[in-house]
Amino acid sequence: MPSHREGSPFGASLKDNRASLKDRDKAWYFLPMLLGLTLLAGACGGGGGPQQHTFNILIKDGKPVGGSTTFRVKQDDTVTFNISSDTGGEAHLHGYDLVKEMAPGETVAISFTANVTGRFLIQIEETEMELGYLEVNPR
Ligand SMILES: [Cu+2]
Repeated sequence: MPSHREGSPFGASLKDNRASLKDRDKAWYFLPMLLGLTLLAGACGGGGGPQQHTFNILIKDGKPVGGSTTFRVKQDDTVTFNISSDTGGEAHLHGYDLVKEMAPGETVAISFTANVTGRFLIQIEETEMELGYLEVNPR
């Protein structure tokens, strides 16, 4: 009788074996899924730590090539502006009040941690030419 066998100790241990095998199978599916989610989160930068940004600003005839640009970062990101001008002058990032003298044809770097949120003008000091804005959004 099948019902009699089911009640036996042998039948019970067979059932347990099947159950634990199933759990192990589940674990093997779960592991790559978890890995995939972790990679996805890293790629999107969602909830991650501070990031590093490098922006290039090229100035020709006293004007930014491509026009004024808004550079968007998140608070506590590390930012580097590489600025080069064919005519030279002083680059000024307002708010953070960072100033760099540019020699004609040379690239200067302005590096800092964007710890203050807001929208800050970047300009050539002498001519007040607008190069763009740094936008620091809360993390
Ligand atoms: Cu200024």
